[in-house]
Amino acid sequence: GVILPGVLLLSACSGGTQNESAATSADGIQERTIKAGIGNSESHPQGQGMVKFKELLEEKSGGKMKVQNFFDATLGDDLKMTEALQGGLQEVTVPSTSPLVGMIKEFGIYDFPFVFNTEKEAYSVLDGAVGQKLLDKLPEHDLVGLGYWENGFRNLTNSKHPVNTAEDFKGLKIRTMQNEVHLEAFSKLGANPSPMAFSEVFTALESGTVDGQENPLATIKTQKYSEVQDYLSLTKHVYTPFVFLVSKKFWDSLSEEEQKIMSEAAQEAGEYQRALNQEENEKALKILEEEGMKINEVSPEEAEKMKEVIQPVTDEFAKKFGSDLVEEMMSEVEKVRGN
Ligand code: TK8
Repeated sequence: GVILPGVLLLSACSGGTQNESAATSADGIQERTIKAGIGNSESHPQGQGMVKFKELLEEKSGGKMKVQNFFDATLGDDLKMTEALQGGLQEVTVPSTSPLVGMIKEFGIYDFPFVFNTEKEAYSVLDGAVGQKLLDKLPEHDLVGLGYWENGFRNLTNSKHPVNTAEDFKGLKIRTMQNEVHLEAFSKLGANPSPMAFSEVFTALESGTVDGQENPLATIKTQKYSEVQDYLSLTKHVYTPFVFLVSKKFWDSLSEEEQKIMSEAAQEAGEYQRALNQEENEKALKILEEEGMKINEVSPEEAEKMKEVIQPVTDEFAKKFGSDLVEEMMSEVEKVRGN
């Protein structure tokens, strides 16, 4: 095949590094094992995205860079795995951005309810200048971000009653992610939010510690929440992303060619994952109905009312996260909406 001059230059430059003895091939790809963990199950679109990432990376590296996938939070929840990456104990994880706000508060702009109406609007922000600005904050926390995958629009389930209006949230005990915007937004609606790691949710719903939770449909399906929740309200109250993270310690030990193929694999698997996620969300709705959940839509008027109730929370946090950044996000959304 054709070898680009840049690649030649790279392998020439890395000749004298500490990896010299191991760098047997001219293409600068070594034997590597990447431990990757996520919170969702293998059958979830996030899990299928990881399977795709593994295939792609192994293919692009001629079988040298191997991925060991761990699903269902067997390596820990989002926060624990992220810490393991920072410590160099794990190479890859794809957490929700929401619980990472303790580290990078600006990720909280993605937690503002009712900002995006469509996936396309979310992609334009995530894949554009705003999304990149936030990824650029990761290296100072010993992490490298290779782009955003899709968790998606979140919907509310509970065991008490249908939620059609802003008033219907009152008194419901809702599990939220460990994120102050979500906490305060649900409080504002009169619910009793309680932050909790993802792997604890099913048991908390089952035991009645909480009445409800909110997640995209594909997650509601794969986590079998229909076994412990009767009502599903299509609130679509917030779109939350996943972020593809690599341990910076590990990243810095890679050759530029290895970095390049890893970042391509994460990107291509991400495109696959987003498309699959949209498909699976659609299919999940029908399945959840068949499983006996009582499903209700939320009218645009009621969604608007919910948004109004939450607005003071959003305004307060916009100041904290940086009004310029929030305005940049909103004008990007407006641009896509205008087209
Ligand atoms: C999986 C989580 C999950 C998220 C949550 O690790 O915690 O509810 O939606 O997808 O990131």
